[in-house]
Amino acid sequence: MNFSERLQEILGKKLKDATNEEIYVALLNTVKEAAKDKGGNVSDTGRKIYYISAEFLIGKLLSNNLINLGVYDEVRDLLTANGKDICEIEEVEPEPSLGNGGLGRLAACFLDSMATLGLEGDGIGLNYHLGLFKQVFENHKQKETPNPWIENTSWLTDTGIGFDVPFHNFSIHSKLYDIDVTGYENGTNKLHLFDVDTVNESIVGDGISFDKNDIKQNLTLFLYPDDSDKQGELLRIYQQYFMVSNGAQYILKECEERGYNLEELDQHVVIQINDTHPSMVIPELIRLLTEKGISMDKAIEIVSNTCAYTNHTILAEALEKWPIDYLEIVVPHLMPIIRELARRVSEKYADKDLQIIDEWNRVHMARMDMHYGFSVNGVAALHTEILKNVELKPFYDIYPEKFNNKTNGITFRRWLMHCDKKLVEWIDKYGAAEFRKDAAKLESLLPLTENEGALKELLEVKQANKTALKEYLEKESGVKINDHSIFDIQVKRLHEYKRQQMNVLYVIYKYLDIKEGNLPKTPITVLFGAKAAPAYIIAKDIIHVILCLQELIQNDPEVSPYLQVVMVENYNVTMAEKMIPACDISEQISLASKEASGTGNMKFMLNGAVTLGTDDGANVEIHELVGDENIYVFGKSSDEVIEHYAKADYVAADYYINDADIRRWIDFIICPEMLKIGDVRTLLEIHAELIQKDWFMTLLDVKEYITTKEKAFADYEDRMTWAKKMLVNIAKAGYFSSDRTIAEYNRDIWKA
Ligand code: 26Q
Repeated sequence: MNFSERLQEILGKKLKDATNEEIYVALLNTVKEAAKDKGGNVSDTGRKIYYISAEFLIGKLLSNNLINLGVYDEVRDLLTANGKDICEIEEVEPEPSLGNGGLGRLAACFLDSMATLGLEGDGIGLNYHLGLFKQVFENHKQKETPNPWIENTSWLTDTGIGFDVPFHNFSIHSKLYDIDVTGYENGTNKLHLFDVDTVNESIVGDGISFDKNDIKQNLTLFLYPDDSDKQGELLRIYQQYFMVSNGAQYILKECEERGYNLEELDQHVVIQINDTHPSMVIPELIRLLTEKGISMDKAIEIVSNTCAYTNHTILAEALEKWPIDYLEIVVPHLMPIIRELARRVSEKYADKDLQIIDEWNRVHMARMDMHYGFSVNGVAALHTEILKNVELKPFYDIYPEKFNNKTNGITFRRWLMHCDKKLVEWIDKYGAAEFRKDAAKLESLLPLTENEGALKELLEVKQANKTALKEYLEKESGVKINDHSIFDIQVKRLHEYKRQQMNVLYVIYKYLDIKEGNLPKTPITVLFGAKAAPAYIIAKDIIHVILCLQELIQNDPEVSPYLQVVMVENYNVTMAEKMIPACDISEQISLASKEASGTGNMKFMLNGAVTLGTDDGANVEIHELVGDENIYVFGKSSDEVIEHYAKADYVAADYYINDADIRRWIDFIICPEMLKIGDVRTLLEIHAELIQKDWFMTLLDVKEYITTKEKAFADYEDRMTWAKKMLVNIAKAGYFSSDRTIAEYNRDIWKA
């Protein structure tokens, strides 16, 4: 029976008589069945990959699964023939909010690529009922609310599997749910999400507040619960340990079922640790192996050959260090092992920067990973070099063979085939359809720079996507934007190092310029999307400034026809899929050396946006691929920035005092019009922050940023030349397929 027939059977009524909700549920069940029928991937060497991560930002799954199962067109046509619209059915699906940003979305892209390449590789994580918070705007401020996503019928399958996870004086029995991960024209892998029966959504009160002490009821409620107090930090340790203990028990159970000798665990298993959130898997595995009678020496050796660590950030504050006191409260049974691991290091090395336990009795999770894992990788070429030569230099000095680079990638199934169907039609028309199996084939489009007809059609594709976004925003939020303006987009987590505040200063500059009568040829729409961590005050202040500016400009009839600012609410994967294909200019303006890689930059490039960015993270590699002509690069280099930090010689106030333009833009934040719209204290706070601290050196680069951005806007006017830039970006994006990244992980690290 083919997919459509089975769908009709499961639906149990005529398609044209069914509601979109009924069709969605029937499609979901049909996909689950088909995914199962595909069978699991089996690795050639018998080595299975487990990717452990606190986040899996998987996005909606229906369309992606239909694409991967090779039935998308068939289903779309069947629905159309029955008067139904597949896009409306997609909208029925809630988006799981199991991630925050790049690290979580990367994990999702990697699952897709592992399955597509036929690698036997599963994800291990937690099933957060309320996910990361949902962002709503109230009084120009971010408010956090719960984000429930699990419905009666969902992609989760109850496996019937569970484990006892021991804590200090109680244990919790887990429940494992699986989500199928379909490979594109290949077998199915699994995402294993652990949960607890006793979790109680009704303990959530105002916003996202809840009793942090009641572990049995709160453990899998939220991703990244507020950790600004001790109870919050303890809860994070509970979550992390719950994740890794379940993961470790699951892995050992699978090995035993397959009849493997656990002394040869490393021959059968490789565990990729996604940043430090799952680092406790190392001592936990050692604990479990020694419980099974394996000696400590042997257990440490096996685990060290099994675990590999990926670093996603060089910001010191994100490198987790847990106080021993806290670990003693939550996981006292792990401490003897951690102490033993630390002792072995201190016996061998005197350098204090290498110690797992520091002088303040804190356990450095990344250091444990580097000593007791066999691989350490960064996520873009520049990032890995900075890790080796600066941030993790003491480790590189003793373990040079462990360090390797794996430049990030994105799955083209979701970020091209699913989200930009018009562009795919264009690519197919011009003979690069093979990109589906080999992303590098996009390069064959390059000769089209000489084909005026093709370039015109490419501009039409972009225009259609812009109109689609305009309509979507109007329908979803009532916001009206001009689809004949330049779409300049910055979407990513809100963080000072990503410098949304610098984009804000551009908007202020442009507002004042228009007020003085300098009208842009083509109107400009600056779009933002970002969530701020609930306890990150400055990040929330920046959102406040953006929302105030949005209102101020909207209500100014002199300016609003030429300049618009819109911050979309609750930016997520679904919103990204609408915004990215519509983008003209991709904002990637982090302070050089601070953005490990970025992956949004790759998605925009693939969809024909031109990057405006610093030479940071993977922007460096984009720059090398497309050449100076097809990217707008500005700002101080990573070397210069690192030197400023070393010398501590950057003084924001000097710029404010000595540069009248900069002073004018910054003071605008607290001008009477802004104070009338916004909250005085908040605006004063961010104003002072920019002058007195500006830790991420906005003022160092702001002038060059503005000049470069103006150049990009001017170049946009020559539509044919601009279309060539778009084309080169698309044609060169093949390198950023996560299939390439995963093939490299497998070649150098996993060897599955
Ligand atoms: C740490 C301690 C306490 C609480 C939270 C955290 C925490 C939470 C999330 C630290 C880091 C994260 C997420 C990091 C992240 O998303 N990093 C991004 O990873 C991408 C994939 O490699 C890169 O492309 C981005 O450059 C990087 O910022």
